[in-house]
Amino acid sequence: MTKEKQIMDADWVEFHPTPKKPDFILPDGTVDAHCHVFGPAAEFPYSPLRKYTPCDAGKDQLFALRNHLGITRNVIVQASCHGRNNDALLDALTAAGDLARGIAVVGPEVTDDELAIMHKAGVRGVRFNFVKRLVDATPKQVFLDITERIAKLGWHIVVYFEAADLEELIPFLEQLPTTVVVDHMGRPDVSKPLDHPDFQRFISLLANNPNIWTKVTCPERLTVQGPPYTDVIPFARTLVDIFPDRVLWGTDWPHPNMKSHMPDDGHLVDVIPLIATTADRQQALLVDNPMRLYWA
Ligand code: 0GY
Repeated sequence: MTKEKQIMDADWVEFHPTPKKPDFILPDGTVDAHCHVFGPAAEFPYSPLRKYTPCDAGKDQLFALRNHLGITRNVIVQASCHGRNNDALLDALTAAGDLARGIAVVGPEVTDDELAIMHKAGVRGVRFNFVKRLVDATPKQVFLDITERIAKLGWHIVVYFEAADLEELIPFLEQLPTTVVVDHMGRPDVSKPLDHPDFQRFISLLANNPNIWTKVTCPERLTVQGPPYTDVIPFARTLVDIFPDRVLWGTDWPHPNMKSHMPDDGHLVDVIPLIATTADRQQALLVDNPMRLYWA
């Protein structure tokens, strides 16, 4: 597919071509714990069931960004546009060797042999997506059956949902026996105050369940005001302060399905000291927490 044709087919903005060098120097061993690989479509076609068509963003571009920003390792998360076909993810993990781990999306049809191949490539968890604009609903029993199987491998679960759906999901989330990582702080409505019952409900979920972690990611996706994401920072900082040992950071590159603006990934790194305000907090967020979860 030509570049022009691919951009025409894509229905979101292309990732930033020349991100700045961050002013904030990342600690040695920093992990980008939420990023994706897309295609290239000619090699790894997108799912016919996808709700959006991304621009190609392959492993070589991800690894170049990793090196440019001063990141050491990646956790690559299977996104909905590749459905349950994890081939692009596994290809990237194999190429990265020990420098990447993966989160796959699987259905009940996945075989134990396939899970074993994924584990060997570096997959350490599965993602359950509840975001209605991204996926068709999956019965919770299907997720519980998958949980039973992946727990035996020592894997954990990543969940993605919108704040409005948290209340209904709490009994399910509290039933999960593994570590559970909630994407993007549970997607708070940042136009509401920190003490709004919705965000307080999310804080209580973590306070009541020591196995639940969260990613303080995606200021670009959650912001109402736009860069420099001043409206999102207090939400992330609050979670880092209360749960310093259960937070992860990531770029979300290549920022799928973004329609408003495309962030400069170097600028996203510069946001980190505003949400993790001491060297100890930064070390936990960027290195110690993800290493414990993904590389132990
Ligand atoms: C993200 C966010 C999004 C997309 C996906 O699986 C996905 O397609 O996660 C989104 O549109 O909010 O986590 O990168």
